[in-house]
Amino acid sequence: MDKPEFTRAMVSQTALELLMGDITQQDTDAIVNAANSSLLGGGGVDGAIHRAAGPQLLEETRTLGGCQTGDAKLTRGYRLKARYVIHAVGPIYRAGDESVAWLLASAYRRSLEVAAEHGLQSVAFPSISTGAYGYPVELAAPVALEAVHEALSAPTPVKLVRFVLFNPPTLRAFSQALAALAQRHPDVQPIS
Ligand code: AR6
Repeated sequence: MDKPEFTRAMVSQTALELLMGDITQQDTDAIVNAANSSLLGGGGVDGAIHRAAGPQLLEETRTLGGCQTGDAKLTRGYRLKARYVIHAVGPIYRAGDESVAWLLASAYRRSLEVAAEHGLQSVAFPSISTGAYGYPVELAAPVALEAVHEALSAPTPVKLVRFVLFNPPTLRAFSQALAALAQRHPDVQPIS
């Protein structure tokens, strides 16, 4: 399979990277969890993060009182390499429901706001909502990147945003969306 061509860019002062991998192994200041509104764990990336972080993560998320769809909350990372986990809740996809794109964008924007509030410099995201929540990745990737671009237009301590994508189709969809983002926004500068 061809390697996607477009996987790195600068957006203002922040590097944006796409790679294939397991987000639990990332050593960014924070990793983002694709959580549900209970914040009490689940399958997919949520299950993997809780397993890798250990039981203290659930002890902390129990104290948070859940999280609304489109919002994000921060915990420590415990046994993870990342010091923090930002638990973001994306929408369950429903075709024809216009609110899903807004809620997905909000989950990314709020994650970066929470990171900035804590002075974090690097954040790794999974592809929120495109697993159990059924959001087609070809539709989700442009929403994700547009939201990140918008959040990085304001001054922020975040100097690296890395998307850690779990399989080739997801990486390909994000790479195509990044190329399209660069065409729409001249401030998105490819890095070879
Ligand atoms: N690293 C990176 N990406 C991963 C990993 C990993 N270790 N594991 C899975 N993915 P999902 P959602 C990808 O289902 O759609 C949970 O039960 C996966 O291939 O994890 O937002 C929660 O508790 C897909 O591309 O999250 C919620 O109830 C992406 O992560 C619900 O699922 C998201 O898939 C949230 O569903």
